[in-house]
Parts: sequence; structure tokens; C-alpha cells
Amino acid sequence: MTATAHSTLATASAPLHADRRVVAWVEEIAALTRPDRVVWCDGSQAELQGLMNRLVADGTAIRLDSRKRPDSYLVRSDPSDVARVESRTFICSDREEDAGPTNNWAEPREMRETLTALMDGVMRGRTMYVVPFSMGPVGSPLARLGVQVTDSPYVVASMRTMTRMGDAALKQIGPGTHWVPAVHSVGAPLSLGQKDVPWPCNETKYICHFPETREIWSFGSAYGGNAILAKKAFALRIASVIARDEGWLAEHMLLLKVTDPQGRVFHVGAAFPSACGKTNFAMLAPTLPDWKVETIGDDIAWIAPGPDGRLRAINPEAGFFGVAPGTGESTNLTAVKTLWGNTVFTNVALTDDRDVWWEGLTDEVPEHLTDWTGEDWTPASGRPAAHPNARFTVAAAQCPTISDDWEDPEGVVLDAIIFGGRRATNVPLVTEARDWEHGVFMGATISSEQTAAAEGTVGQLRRDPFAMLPFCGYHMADYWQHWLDVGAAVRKAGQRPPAVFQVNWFRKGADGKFLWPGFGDNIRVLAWILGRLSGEADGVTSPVGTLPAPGAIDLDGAGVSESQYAELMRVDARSHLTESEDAARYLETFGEKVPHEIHRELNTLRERLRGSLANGGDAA
Ligand code: OXD
Ligand code: MN
Repeated sequence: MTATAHSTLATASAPLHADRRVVAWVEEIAALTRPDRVVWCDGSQAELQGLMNRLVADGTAIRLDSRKRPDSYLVRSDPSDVARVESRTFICSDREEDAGPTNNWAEPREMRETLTALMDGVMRGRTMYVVPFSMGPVGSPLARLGVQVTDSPYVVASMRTMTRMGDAALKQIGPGTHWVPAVHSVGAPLSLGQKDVPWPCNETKYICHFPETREIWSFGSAYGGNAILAKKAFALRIASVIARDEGWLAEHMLLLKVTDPQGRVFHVGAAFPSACGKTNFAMLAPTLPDWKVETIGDDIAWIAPGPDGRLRAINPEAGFFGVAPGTGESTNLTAVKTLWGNTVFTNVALTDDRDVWWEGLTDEVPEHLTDWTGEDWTPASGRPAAHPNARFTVAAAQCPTISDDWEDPEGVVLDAIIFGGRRATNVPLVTEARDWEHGVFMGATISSEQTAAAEGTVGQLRRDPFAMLPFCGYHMADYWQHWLDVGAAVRKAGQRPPAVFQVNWFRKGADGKFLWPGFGDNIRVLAWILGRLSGEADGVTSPVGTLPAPGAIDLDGAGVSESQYAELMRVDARSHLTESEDAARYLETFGEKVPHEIHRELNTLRERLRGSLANGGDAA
């Protein structure tokens, strides 16, 4: 077929109501990639069923036992394509300085040439699916639209769960509507008669973002954030740029609704780096009586000033793409219940009765499994049965704790923001920021320990500002300035920005064991946080922020001894001072763009720590 014939293919299959610009763009991509067919997705159940049948027939998906796990599937990826590839993720801004030191920058013109060459004829022998989608409830003032083309039916099925995908989204796109174009190919054209493999992909991978034109191009991978372009690529990297220009925030945050024993309702956003238990916190089962925690989102929040100037938040996603290993009956029963059916599992193990299993799902380990690579497995095999980054893809609506306001088109008023890292040392269980600027400083310097370090010393810290290190689509220091500006705008509107807190569930004692039970007991910390908002929970000032006053955290039944609690809250001024030197070196890597407020906060922290040392050392 000629390029013209491919364009015609795209037009002929387009729904009548498709916007002309969308059709023209699909034509252009079809002429470049030369698929055998073009299918415009409507988002219907029948369409999803057809895709899953096709994946089963092609050997990509295995249908699970329909009584144990109705309408659910196991997919095994190629062993070389199992995670997001940050080293192959590029921000192609016009100017290198706009990508900043935390991103891989590529010159946009050169990258376009590279991608055009890679994409030339790349969909030969395959179907190109056109996937219109809305991030956020369709029609919400906070929602944004996109269209992804992809040659992977697995990716289409994932987008169907993770976004509001199909006709309803397409109908939102009119002549003046902004939408983000996203091109995806697995990078594996099929020649005539060539048999396909279950998980086509390419050794070469590129995940590219063009912030100025707000485009996404992805080549070579079908896995997760590399391929489900609505998620990290759009809802964080491109959306963070749109948000900067429009005065809102696109954040790597879960969202919760919390109801206290008096029936007062609060909404909380929390940013933790990847693999720090976000899904568990999003589905927290409180161990304190009469508290209720409901889920709004588990990964991404879009936060914008509402009509009264207060910040309101939505979860732009419609599903969970959660890490399976470690999600279990004893750690997150809500997640396990969410996965009863209608779920696609990727790279977990298969049980002999055609159900799924992964490390941590049950305390009891099955005697025989088929592992994520399709090999026989027993507990003696000496290797994990599920890949550590194995995933489940499931509709958020299926979560038993999903909140009744999770699809509120206006978003929910955000009362508090929490930052957390994985710190064995130094960082107290919970600290309240003095104000928004101090909170921004906390977010900017969030870190996790690379290696276990002896208590009281500073280990190798991996800084992950706002948990956005791999997800911020522009210069990180400009992003901090933007956070400061958003707080200033809220104040200008006569409102108070949300209160900001830092938590650390991962502090360890001298015996190397965690001091805090975590999971459902994190409600005890949340209760203090919300008590601070209502003025009912007492705090004490420390150089790092406000800590809970003695007795202000309900420890009844938590199994935390007094000495453990003291250790959880201890602020060792000397090691914090050492750590602040590391923070200063870190800030230096961002050069002159670092807002003066951030430097001021660091100086204030150091002065307070020195003052406390002069008074004897132990600051709390
Ligand atoms: C994710 C991540 O997959 O943060 O959500 O890596
Ligand atoms: Mn994430």
C-alpha cells in the first residue's frame, strides 16, 4: 500500500464525529507506520472482550479459571521488557536547560529524525488502534484529553482500564479542544507470513516527550509506563508542563478520603517514591476504631485551584496498575479483594488450577507453580515465582474502599499533603511543616536510603524530590518555584494552602528492625495529622518542624514500646546537620534556578539545628 492508501485507511475507519484534526493526525501516523488495518476504539465491553480473545488466540494471554478469577488473564512479557526504562526516557525540550539535570535531554529535531526512521513502516503486518482517552472524569473541568495510537492490543486493553477510553472521550474533542497526541509502537513489524511472538518488542527503546508541542512518542516496549502513555508520560511528564503553564499541579500522589470518629471528612494527597507502599496507604484499613479511610487514587493526582481559590484534586486515572509482589491478604486485603475478577495480571506466577500467585499474596507458598517465564517452579527453585515488578491492571471502581467522591468532576478539596521516603535513620515518624514554603522544602529534599546505614549516620541518600524524579517534564528547580507560586496564588485568593507533612514508616532500631508497624496502624499518624488541621492535636516545635507532643499519637494496641516511640521521634541534631550538607550539595546540582525560598529554608533548618546543638544536642 502507498502512503496515500494508508491515509485513506485511517479516514475510512474513522467515526463520523471524529474531529478533523484527529483524523488528519491519524492519517499522518498511518502513512508513516503503514499498518495493515486501522481500528478506532469505542471503549465498549464488546471491544475489550474481542481484544482479550485475540490476545488469548495469539498466545499473549492465558485465560484464568473462570470460577476462581472470572474474566481475568495472565500475560507474560518478554523477559527483556519488564519495567519502565528511565535510561531510555527523554525530555526533548527546545532548550536543554528546560529539561534540567534530572532528565535525559535530547535535541528535539534530532530525536524526531531518529523516531521517524524507527517508525517508518513499523506497523507493517499489524493493526493500528486509535485510542481516544480522557484523563479525569469525562467533561470534568480538570480533565484533559489525549489520543494514543498503538500496535499493541495488550496496551489497548490496559488503556481501557487505566483511562476513560473510547467514543465518549473522542466526542469531547472539538475544533478548539486541546488534546495530547501519543504514538506508540512495539517496534516489531511483521513481514508477509511471518509468525508473531507472544510479546513483540524491540531491543532498542525510546520513550520521548516533546514539552513544547505536548507530544509523546514511544518505541520498542509494551510494558507499563513505557507503553500505557496516558499514565507516567501524559499524566505526569506532559501534564506537569501543562500544569506549570496553566497554574495547577500534576503530581505523583495517591488520594484519600478520611472520615474521623466525629464524622468530619478530610481529603489527603500523599507522595511517596515508587515502591514505598503507595497502594497500601491508598487502601489503608484503619486499626483505630471509628475511623474510615476511602480510596480516590493510588498513583497520580491533578491538583488545581477551584472557584474559591482552594486547591481541589482529582485522580486522573480510572484504574490501578499496581505492583503485585508484596500485596497480600495480611498486608493489603482490600487490594486482594479488588482483584477478584476482571483483572489482567502481568508476569505473576500461574497456579496448577489456573489462578495466580506471587510472593507475599499468601503466607503459605504453593508447592508447585508455573513461574512468570513459563517454567516449572517449586519453593526449592531458589528464584522468585513472580517478577518483582509483576503487575495487576484493574478498574479503580472495583476497589471495595473506593470513595463515593472519587469521580467528582470538580475534584475534592485538598486538606493536607504528605511526603514520605524510605528512611532507616534520622527522619521522624511524622513532622508538620511550619508553612507552605517549609513544606515545599520538605518535598524538594525527600530521600530514601540506598543502603542500610548505621543508626545516627547518614547512609547513601537517593533524593527523589516530590517523588517526581523520573516524572517531572521540566527543570526540577523550576518545578519547585511553581509549587511556591501555586501556594502564593491560594493565599492571594484569601485561602490557606493545604497543610504539609513528612512521614517515615521505615525507621529502624539498633536491632535493624522496623520501629513502626505501618500498614493499618498508619491511621494513628493520619489521626494526628488531621487533628492538627482541626487544632485538636498537640505538637511540639523541633528544628525540623512540628512533632507530635508526648501522648498526642494514640498508641493503644500498636505494640510500640515507649523507647521505640522515643526513637521513632528522635531528632539527632548532629546527624541532621550532616544530612543538611548533603541537601546543600544536592541543591547545588540545580544551579541558579533553585528558588531563594528553598535556600532560605535550608539555612533556617541549619540555624535551628546549630541552636539545638548549642543547647545540648538532642533536639526532641
Ligand atoms: C509506578 C511507579 O509504576 O511509580 O507507579 O513506578
Ligand atoms: Mn507511581
